[in-house]
Amino acid sequence: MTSLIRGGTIVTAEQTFRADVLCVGGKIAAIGPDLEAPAGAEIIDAGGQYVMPGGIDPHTHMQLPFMGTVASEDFYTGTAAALAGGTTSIIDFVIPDPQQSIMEAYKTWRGWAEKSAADYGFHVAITWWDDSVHKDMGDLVRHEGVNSFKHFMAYKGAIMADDEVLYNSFSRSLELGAMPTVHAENGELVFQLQKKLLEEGITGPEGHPLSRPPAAEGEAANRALRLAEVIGVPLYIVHVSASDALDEIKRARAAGQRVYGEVLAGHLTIDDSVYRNPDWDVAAAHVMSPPFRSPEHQAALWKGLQGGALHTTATDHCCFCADQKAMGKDNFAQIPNGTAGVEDRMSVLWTHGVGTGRLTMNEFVAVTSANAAKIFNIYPQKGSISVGADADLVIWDPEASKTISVKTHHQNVDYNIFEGMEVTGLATHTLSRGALAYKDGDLRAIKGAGQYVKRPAYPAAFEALARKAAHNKPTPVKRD
Ligand code: DUC
Ligand code: ZN
Ligand code: ZN
Repeated sequence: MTSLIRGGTIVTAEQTFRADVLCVGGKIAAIGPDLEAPAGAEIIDAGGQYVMPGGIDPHTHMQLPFMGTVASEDFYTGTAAALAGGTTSIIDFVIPDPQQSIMEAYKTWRGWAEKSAADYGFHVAITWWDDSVHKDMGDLVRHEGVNSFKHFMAYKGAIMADDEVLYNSFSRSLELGAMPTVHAENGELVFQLQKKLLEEGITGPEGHPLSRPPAAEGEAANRALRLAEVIGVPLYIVHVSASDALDEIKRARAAGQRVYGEVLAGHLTIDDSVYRNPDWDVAAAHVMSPPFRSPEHQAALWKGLQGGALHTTATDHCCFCADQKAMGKDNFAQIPNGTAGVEDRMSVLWTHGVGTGRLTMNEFVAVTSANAAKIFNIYPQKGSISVGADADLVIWDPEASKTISVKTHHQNVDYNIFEGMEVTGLATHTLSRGALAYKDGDLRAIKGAGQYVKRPAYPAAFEALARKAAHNKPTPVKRD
């Protein structure tokens, strides 16, 4: 398949320039002014528009079995919706049950993901520890292209990783050259606060943020950072939602720690007033963890993204419909946690980031694709516009507008947290490995066309750490 994108302005994380892009066999074959169209090439007119790397959402949960139900969006519907919004790759999560073989869980998720319409990879959650987990982590890194492991510090009694698991898994990640990541919330504190609030008669969704205060996030972020500091491993903190956690990241970075922060489009633009909505269904539709925060936290998150303490933007796309949310009608702690967003992330960030002057276009590309590709070691195959890279591209009309609505979105969920938001800046065309998957409202996603993206271990970052560890190696005191 050959296509030529003509007349656009290329925007990457590094530069902005006028050029055509020729895509052959799923790869970018040439970039330059006035390229000749090979015979049979599809010509795509990008005049007046930007051509950017397709978005990478490094945090989604398609068809996740969670809290007694299964997320409504599967790998096909979810990646199709992503393509409609200009996102061409996701990194989802394998989440084994405690005591379940992590290799077996990985194979199950790989099977589910075969129907993906866009490219995908997996972080693998470490929810328990024994020798088999130690071995499987090695096999996943060496043979399966997994270079990141996730740790839930919340969800006590289910998938929560305690400090022993964190210590073992972080240490093993360092040995393997893999990135540990954490969902930072103090699970014991959340559990105790849920109990207390329910005893006090607070059973509705307004109890959700009260049971998950910013301090619970700050404590867990600090604990994970301090463990990573002592072990000497880098750390990636997912969905930073509170200034309490952001401040810990800033402190660690100022002290020379290699730490990366992710922020969600939802946390940047939606505040915690949603939980006091008189309509139970609307309030419950916003139940996700960590919860939406007050405007002061949102302002801090934007500054973190602008100032370089936060590096990637994601959605934590995890869809539950109203009948699933109703499982927690009498107890907020049983409302399945999760909200959608994979389709809207790019437009929301363009509108509230580039449109407000908070981000340059190049910074937009950095935080929506290039940084995730670099951190998870798939750059420049993904996140760049360069010869030899995958032809995952979005053609972006900065003037096009729409009002986000559940009535028009492609996501398989009956609520949209961005409902009614006016966005300016939309994908007009999305190319996935050179194939036109979305064109002016026409979604042409193909079930099974997405490919698994192997992510190799990180030589450079870890070699530096190994040198540092060797340099600082303690020596025993010689005594007679
Ligand atoms: N948070 C959510 O809201 N849903 C899935 C898992 C998570 O950590
Ligand atoms: Zn999480
Ligand atoms: Zn998540």
